[in-house]
Amino acid sequence: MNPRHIAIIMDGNGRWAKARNKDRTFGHLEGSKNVRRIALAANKMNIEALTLYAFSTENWARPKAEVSYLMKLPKIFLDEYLQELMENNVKIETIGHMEGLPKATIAVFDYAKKQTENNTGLILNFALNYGSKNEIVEAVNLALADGVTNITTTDIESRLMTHHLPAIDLCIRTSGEQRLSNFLLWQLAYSELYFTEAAWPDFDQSELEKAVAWYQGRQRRFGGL
Ligand code: V0D
Repeated sequence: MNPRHIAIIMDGNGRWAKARNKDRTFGHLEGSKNVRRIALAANKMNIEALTLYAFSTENWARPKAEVSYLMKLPKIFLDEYLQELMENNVKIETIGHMEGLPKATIAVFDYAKKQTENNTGLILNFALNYGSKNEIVEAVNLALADGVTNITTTDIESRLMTHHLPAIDLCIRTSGEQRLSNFLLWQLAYSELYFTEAAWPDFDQSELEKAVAWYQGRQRRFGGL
């Protein structure tokens, strides 16, 4: 079986650029081109949802010029690729605290979400200004505000930002680190975790197919108990 929902920590863009004597921002731009490639490939594989860690709550600590470039990337990306994503029936969604982003960046995402809201293909879900521990704490507080007195796992799960998406089958982290870095801690409780040395700009369609084949092997060996 194909995974229904894949999550990716798109790591290694800065290192990829540095290895080529380029600015980190060049790595982020190449990384954004790869978002297009992988989204189209995942869509062709009939994957239902792809959740990408695009900007964590911890990323604010990066140099100001880098953060400011990252906030401009959504517009650069959509000017180039929104039409093609529309033609491929891709639906753009976000999780995380959008209200903490610059107004212009929020407007770009709102536009992309509105344009693609009736598309029925791949859900391309961006985690922006997202942190998992905080998401869980907020889910607990929402349950309390709803008057729940004895909070269950279902009470929390139904209040996570991913409540409407299928369970995450496979999480991929590129560029060698083997950590979750506050990404989808609850949602990844039963997911397969795949780590590759490839930097995100080099993680192409064949790398995605390799990860999915690895996932399918795990399923065959451990799935049917
Ligand atoms: C930077 C590597 C595409 C990791 C990928 C700040 C971090 C490139 C988008 C994007 C980012 C795509 C569709 C859309 C809006 C944005 C993007 C960010 C960062 C957020 F509707 N790449 N990309 N957004 N990076």
